[in-house]
Amino acid sequence: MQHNLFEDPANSDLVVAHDLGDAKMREYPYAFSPTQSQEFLAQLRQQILWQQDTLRIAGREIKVPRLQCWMGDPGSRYGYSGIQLEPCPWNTVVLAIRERVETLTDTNFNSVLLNYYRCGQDSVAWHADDEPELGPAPVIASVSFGAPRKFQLRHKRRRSLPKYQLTLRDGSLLFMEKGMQNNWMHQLPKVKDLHSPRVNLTFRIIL
Ligand SMILES: O=C(O)CCC(=O)C(=O)O
Ligand SMILES: [Mn+2]
Repeated sequence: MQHNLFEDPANSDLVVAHDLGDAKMREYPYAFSPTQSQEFLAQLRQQILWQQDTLRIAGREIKVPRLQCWMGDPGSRYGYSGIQLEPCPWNTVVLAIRERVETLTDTNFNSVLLNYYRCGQDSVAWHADDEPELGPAPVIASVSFGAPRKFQLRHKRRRSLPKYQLTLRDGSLLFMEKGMQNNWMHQLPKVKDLHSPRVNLTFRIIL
């Protein structure tokens, strides 16, 4: 595999397989070229109607530590932790990204949750994307632009298994295949002294 930075290539031939036993992931570290990624990051930060949702946990209102936008086909309603999200209509930049994701994963997605991490203090806590509307064995394609961040996984039941960790780099695609949401949880921890932003898109299939 040749990665010629001078030609600014995307290189989707490079695939890293992550085998976690009862779940698999496929990572495309160079799904989007550096120039493409920089443009997409700027366009998404500017064009998306970012919102900060509030969760109600044990009677207390807590602001989600990131900005979000739920987007998708009409009717692809999505709920988690007491929040009900109506989809925003598809944005053309997001559609261009989806096209590449669908080609690489050979899967069609009808919705996407966009996350905007403004700095290292924005994060997402341990969870699995296993809501009933995603069906019995959800598959999720996760695209990252901007600051590289650690992505950690831990088994839902076998707590003695070690955590699995990878870095989601700028321009990468992580395809979480069947079994992942059923058996594992994931988080994006906070990091100290990180001031650069990251946008993540998790493409999903609402049944
Ligand atoms: O930002 C990420 O890489 C993960 C986001 C995530 O887990 C989610 O939106 O469900
Ligand atoms: Mn998730």
